[in-house]
Amino acid sequence: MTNKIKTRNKDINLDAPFHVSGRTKYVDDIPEHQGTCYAKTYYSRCGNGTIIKLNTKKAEQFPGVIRVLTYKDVPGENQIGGIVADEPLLAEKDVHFYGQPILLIVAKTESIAEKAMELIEIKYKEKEIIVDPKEAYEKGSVLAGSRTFKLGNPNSNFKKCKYVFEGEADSGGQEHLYLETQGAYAIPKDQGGLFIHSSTQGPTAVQRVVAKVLGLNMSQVEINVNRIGGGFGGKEDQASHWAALAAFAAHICKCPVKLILSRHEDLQMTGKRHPYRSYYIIGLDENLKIMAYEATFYQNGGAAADLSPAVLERTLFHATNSYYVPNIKITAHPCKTNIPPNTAFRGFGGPQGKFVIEAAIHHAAKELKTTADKIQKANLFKNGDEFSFGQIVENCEAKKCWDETTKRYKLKQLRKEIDTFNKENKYFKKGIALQPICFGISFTNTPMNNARALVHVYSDGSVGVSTGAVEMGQGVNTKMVQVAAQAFGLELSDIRLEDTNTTRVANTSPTAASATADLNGRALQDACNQILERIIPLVCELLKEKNPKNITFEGGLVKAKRKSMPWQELVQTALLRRINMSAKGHYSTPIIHFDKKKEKGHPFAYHVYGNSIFVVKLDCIRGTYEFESVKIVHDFGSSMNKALDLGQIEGGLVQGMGWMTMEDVVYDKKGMLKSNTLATYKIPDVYFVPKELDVHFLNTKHDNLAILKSKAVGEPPLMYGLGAYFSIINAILAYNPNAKITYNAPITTEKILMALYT
Ligand code: MTE
Ligand code: LUZ
Ligand code: MOS
Repeated sequence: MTNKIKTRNKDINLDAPFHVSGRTKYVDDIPEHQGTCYAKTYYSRCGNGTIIKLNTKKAEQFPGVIRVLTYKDVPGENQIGGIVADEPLLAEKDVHFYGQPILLIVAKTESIAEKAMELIEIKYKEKEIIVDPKEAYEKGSVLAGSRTFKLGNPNSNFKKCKYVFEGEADSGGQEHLYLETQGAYAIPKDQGGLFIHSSTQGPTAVQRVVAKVLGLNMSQVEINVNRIGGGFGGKEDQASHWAALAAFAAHICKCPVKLILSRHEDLQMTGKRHPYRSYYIIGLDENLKIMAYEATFYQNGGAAADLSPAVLERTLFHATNSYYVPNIKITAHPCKTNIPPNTAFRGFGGPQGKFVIEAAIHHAAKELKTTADKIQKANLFKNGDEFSFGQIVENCEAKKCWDETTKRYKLKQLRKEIDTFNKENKYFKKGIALQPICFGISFTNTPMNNARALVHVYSDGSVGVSTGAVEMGQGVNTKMVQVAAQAFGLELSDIRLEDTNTTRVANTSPTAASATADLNGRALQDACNQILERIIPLVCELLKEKNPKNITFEGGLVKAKRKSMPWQELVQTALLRRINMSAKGHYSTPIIHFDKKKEKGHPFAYHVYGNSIFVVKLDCIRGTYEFESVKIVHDFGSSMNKALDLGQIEGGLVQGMGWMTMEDVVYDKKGMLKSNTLATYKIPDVYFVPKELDVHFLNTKHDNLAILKSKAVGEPPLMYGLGAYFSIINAILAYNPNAKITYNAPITTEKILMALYT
């Protein structure tokens, strides 16, 4: 196909009118089938131990209770681990974290199930609890093997460095806090098998786990996702648990079963962003060039592997952020602790890796009495540089983003204004920080980079599209509609995007790694092109056109050099001629590869770059602050939908700022989550959002692996959030130049006060 079609740049979110008027439906809004029952999960109140007594009799006898299910009732394997088989669906003898599912209570109503839970009698023999990852590692408690990436020779180069600094930098967890809590609704089919509505980013993962747990073929399990009310990584792997429990109950009790977590249950039982403890050594030459970097990362993986080994690997891939370092040795340990298994979260370990090198740079700048941006700028990647994992930097936008930010937002002047303000004010101090980002696009596990799409053209010319993409607020459905509309030259309203369903599009990768529009969009283009190729000869015949290259599809018309006809008429004729007007498209990312034995390869299709400037005003009496402005120059490629992409930048930025400043996931010594309500776990609200938030679209063209040259945008902006941390630290130092700085995020108001006055 060679027809030339302009991109339809509609810059809208097709879901918006439905969201704002409350018409959008989530799992809990689906009208219930007659006879639907409700399941509640009874979870461990012991952080590590053995169940020595368990009596479910009273709960079973409670009126309205249908069954109390244990691991013994599981018909297939009591195992849901994705990467490592180390996580039971329901606990057997031992429990390893407070919040671990032990029993499933199925009842006629949710409140009956809740009351029955209080009648469970249980006793544990408690064992030692570990919540610190380094302590876990030292005691040999790990989830998988450690990984090391190396480049050049850091050992001998540290000796040659003019300046060497070492220290510790720790970052905390983060709760996903998707608006729609985890949940599923499982309905038995009449000839066996199940239909399951699941709030998941990974329908295929859910299908696989349900089949395994119930001892069914995957072909007997149909997963359907209309859309989800946010995922942020929390439903990439961890939606499977709840879908499998609902399916288990439905399968055994032979009735539809709904299982929706309350907010409190969701907070208690599910995993979060991985906290990390990390140690760095950074070596610089007299020109502030980073000559060598060494880091050790202790990842707090929780009690089961979940996605931790994959998250760990991305920490290493992004450990030097946007900077070229010729000599690198970085090691990461996935540590097993007694907290809920931590999981994917926007950035997928990348932000944790970047925080450490940014801390190291800040540390160096402070000691050298300069500003961190001097070091950042001196070390930005450029084309031809090598990443620690062997990929060569291409189409690099790091410097362009940097220069555009400092010029456009007048860095010099800004800095002067801040210096003046700080001289004139005693108890208010401003802090400034620059934060560049560089993020690799592709699943780091190469085989996952594939997708499929199914397209039907109906006899009235309208189009139905199914892909493996899950809409979770990021706008991928709108992007898919744009892709199909562009291919056929139709209006967005001519395209219907169907639910994501495993019987229509199979063996999908989760909606993750920011690559969903790229992968599914390319598969969709493939399907559309197949249909177009089939009808081109017919168009040539009908429009008396000799050269197929002259045919275009635009504005609902099929055009040849001299004649044109309505798309609808063409479709009707094609169907009368018995042409297949449906197609299945496939895409797998070319070029990429990675050799885990050598830890070298070319894992990413491309990188996304950007830079940001943060200005914060700190009230040094109260330890409170206000972000005056965040200004960003971001590399979007050529954005196919600026409204959606801007929304991703704003949301990602604020989510990253929350992680760095106020979101404090706290477990007590018994491994119980203490920040287990929204009164004790604070996230950014509208008042926290920077007063001035400016995003400049850097228009770049040369990336051909992004869909319609519109680069992936889901995760990268979260990492701008690091700038929030360092701008606050700089404001503290403006007040108290001798403040004892420890790099330990989040920098809560309490920590700010401690730093101001010590
Ligand atoms: N935006 C909204 N509104 N809700 C979400 O749950 N998840 C983020 C990001 N943006 C998320 C979001 C995460 S973790 C990822 S990986 C990407 O969206 C996934 O979608 P994409 O691949 O289409 O960018
Ligand atoms: N999930 C995954 C991800 O399985 N592999 C990845 O590389 C990844 N990256 C970001 C977010 N989720
Ligand atoms: Mo996003 S962490 O890849 O779901």
